[in-house]
Amino acid sequence: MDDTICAPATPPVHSPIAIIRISGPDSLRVTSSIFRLQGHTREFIPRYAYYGSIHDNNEEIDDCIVIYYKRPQSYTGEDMVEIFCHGNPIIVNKIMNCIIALNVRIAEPGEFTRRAFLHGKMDLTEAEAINHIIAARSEWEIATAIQQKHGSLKNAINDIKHNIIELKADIECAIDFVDDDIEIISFENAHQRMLAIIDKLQEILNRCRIGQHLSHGIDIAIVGKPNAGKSSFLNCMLNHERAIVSDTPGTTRDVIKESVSIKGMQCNLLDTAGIHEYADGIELLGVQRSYKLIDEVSLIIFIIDAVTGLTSDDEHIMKLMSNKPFIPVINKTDIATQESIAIIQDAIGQKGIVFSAKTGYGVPALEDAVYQFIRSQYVEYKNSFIADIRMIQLLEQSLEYAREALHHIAISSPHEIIASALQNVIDTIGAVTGEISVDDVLNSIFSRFCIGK
Ligand SMILES: Nc1nc2c(ncn2[C@@H]2O[C@H](COP(=O)(O)OP(=O)(O)OP(=O)(O)O)[C@@H](O)[C@H]2O)c(=O)[nH]1
Ligand SMILES: [Mg+2]
Repeated sequence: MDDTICAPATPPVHSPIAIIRISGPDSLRVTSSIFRLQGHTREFIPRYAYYGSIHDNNEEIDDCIVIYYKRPQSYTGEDMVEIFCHGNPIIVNKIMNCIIALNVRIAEPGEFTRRAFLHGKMDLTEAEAINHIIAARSEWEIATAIQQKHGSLKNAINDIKHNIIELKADIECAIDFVDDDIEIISFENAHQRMLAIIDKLQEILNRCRIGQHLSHGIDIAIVGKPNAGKSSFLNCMLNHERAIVSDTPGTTRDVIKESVSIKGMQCNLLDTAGIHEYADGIELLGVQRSYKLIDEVSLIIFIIDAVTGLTSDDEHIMKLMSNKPFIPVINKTDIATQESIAIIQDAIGQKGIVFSAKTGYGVPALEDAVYQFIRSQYVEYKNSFIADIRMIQLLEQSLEYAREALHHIAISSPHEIIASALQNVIDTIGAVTGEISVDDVLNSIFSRFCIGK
């Protein structure tokens, strides 16, 4: 970690501005040797923007702004410099070459954030959150990741850890002062406190699972009989002609998946083959995929053709969906009669959404319905955490250890055994925030970041 690294922090495209980052002990020396300050300024005051030009020997490469961050008040916690040049990849390459020639190494993906973690600027939950802020595909995920960057998950975990450490200390007291006349913790008291700890752990785990689910996006299948307008519905929601639409029933054979943001939440819409009860041949293969999706997805959008009205195929589909949440969408209402719409509404016993994939009528009502579903399913979604598999597995393991500790308390095991069970919980939960971190773990976490972050 004593070497100095550099990387472009912006993508290699033509743009008004590009940023190059340098971090490490040589940052200032390197910058001073390639950057000529304008005017009479001689040295860099930290956090001030300086205008000047970058030179390769006597060749001027570009006009730039340079900011120096003195350690530890920088992103990585080391001395850092950011160079803002014009956003042309040729310029960026030339500047990078000048810097590298001065014994600076190109950073690996995520190396700036890794250094920030190693210098104690953030824990792993916050570091992971940064990656999510960059990669998020919905407003919800960005907002949640920002909260986490500000310590929401870290604080929740530290809270629990504090409770476990206190409990362990009380139990160790019972070991140390076993012969003294000092009041020691009762098994009832320990049992109650352990139950509360397990509750909190379970809650964090649930919130992480919700977050994981939502950041992957909610899978929503668009289901209906052939020709009902499923592909037209998908295109309407995407606002472009993604799927082939035609008046020949059986147009869609394969599942087509596209993501849209509905009220800030990522939804993965899956257009399916029209379900026909007596399908055979190739049509049957497509229909079987539709059946499978009905089982797998979180929500179904059931497209009903308002012109044909409900048919035996619709009845068949409703039977298939009987245990699943679905939103009925009465499509083609631009060409259907009021009467036929009313008959469908009566028959399905709930108000279907009056829709037209052709004109876009009903999109806001549909979005409301999807959002209501997400809110009802994931009541805690605003308080969820963005967790990856590693964190979730560690939390599951902590919960298992916590239950073991509870068991030892319940059967009044020796205090030493309870204390050691509690230490297992403390160690495992500490790994979530990165208190105990092995190089391999760090490599796998930070290699998923982009270069320059
Ligand atoms: N007027 C009108 N026509 C529509 C509407 N939605 C779909 N259509 C027409 O209905 C026909 C079938 O539309 P598709 O979107 O291909 O239907 P589908 O359900 O995907 O059909 P399959 O893939 O064959 O199962 C096409 O001719 C569309 O133009 C609508 O809201 N209004
Ligand atoms: Mg289709």
